[in-house]
Amino acid sequence: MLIRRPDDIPSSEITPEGLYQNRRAFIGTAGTLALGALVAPANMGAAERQKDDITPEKDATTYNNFYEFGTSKEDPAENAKDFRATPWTVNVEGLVKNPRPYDINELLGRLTVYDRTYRMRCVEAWSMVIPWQGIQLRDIINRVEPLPSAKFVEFTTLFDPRRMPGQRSAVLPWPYKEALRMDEAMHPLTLFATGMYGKPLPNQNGAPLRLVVPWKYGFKGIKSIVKIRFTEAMPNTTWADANPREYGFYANVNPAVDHPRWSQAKERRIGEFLKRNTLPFNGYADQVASLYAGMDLRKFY
Ligand SMILES: Nc1nc2c(c(=O)[nH]1)N[C@H]1C(S)=C(S)[C@@H](COP(=O)(O)O)O[C@H]1N2
Ligand SMILES: [Mo]
Repeated sequence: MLIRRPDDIPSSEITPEGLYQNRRAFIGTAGTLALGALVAPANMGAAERQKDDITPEKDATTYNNFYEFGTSKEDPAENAKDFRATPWTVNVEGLVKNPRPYDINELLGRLTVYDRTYRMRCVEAWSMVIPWQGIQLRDIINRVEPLPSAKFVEFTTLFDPRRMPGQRSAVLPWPYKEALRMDEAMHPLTLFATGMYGKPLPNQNGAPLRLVVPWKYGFKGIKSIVKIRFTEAMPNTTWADANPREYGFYANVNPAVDHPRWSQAKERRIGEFLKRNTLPFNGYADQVASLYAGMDLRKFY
């Protein structure tokens, strides 16, 4: 019941505040169960381990990768505490009908907000299950009207070392950039998240707006986006630039293609003791494998 396909979600599913309340109560229960699993793994059967229980909110908000706020998992929750994500402007640039800055409320206003619980898989071989609230990226793209010549869409994180202390060190080439092929961006699973666990997106998870692409490694899910640019050529992306041998443009979850320094065959679900098998396209193959038909996924990793 946790992992729903977009087709199962009626387009009327806007989440008003009242529903958030109910959801919180429900997720509270699921979170407690998962925590129980953490302390008593021996009691769990194999079948139970394959269930995709929602990751406790506490874990999803305190075990983060967000190098703009430090490189250890605990840093973002601590160092992003005072980050202010309002007001927020997103520059829409490149091959688009009307390139201009949008206030976030104008960019997203009146578009449907979906509840989507997704498995999330970091390239570091840990995973979580996160209940997101967000807008389908395709709805935003349709609103800003790219030109037919646009083949890719690039995203850029805020660059402001005063507000993002991690940017004072050159651990990555700043600002963080990511990109998708247009058909990936238009896929109904692809979200711009604005919330999780029924609450506004915490700073450490990429407030106020971050990309969520559940069949790709987590690093594609760029946080705190201030620029969307449509291009004809494949854009450079931060991790592929930093280390092209280890990180590719596509970054599709693939248990058959190991990272040069570790296996991708298994993963540790946060809150669980035993590792589980990683699934092709993170379990979303039915919905997305056709996007890559005919491509050599060892070459285009
Ligand atoms: N701007 C920016 N976005 C980022 C990152 C980052 O360091 N900076 N880390 C990525 C990685 S490696 C992962 S696994 C996810 C983690 O998202 P979460 O903290 O919400 O779980 O964010 C991704 N987005
Ligand atoms: Mo990651």
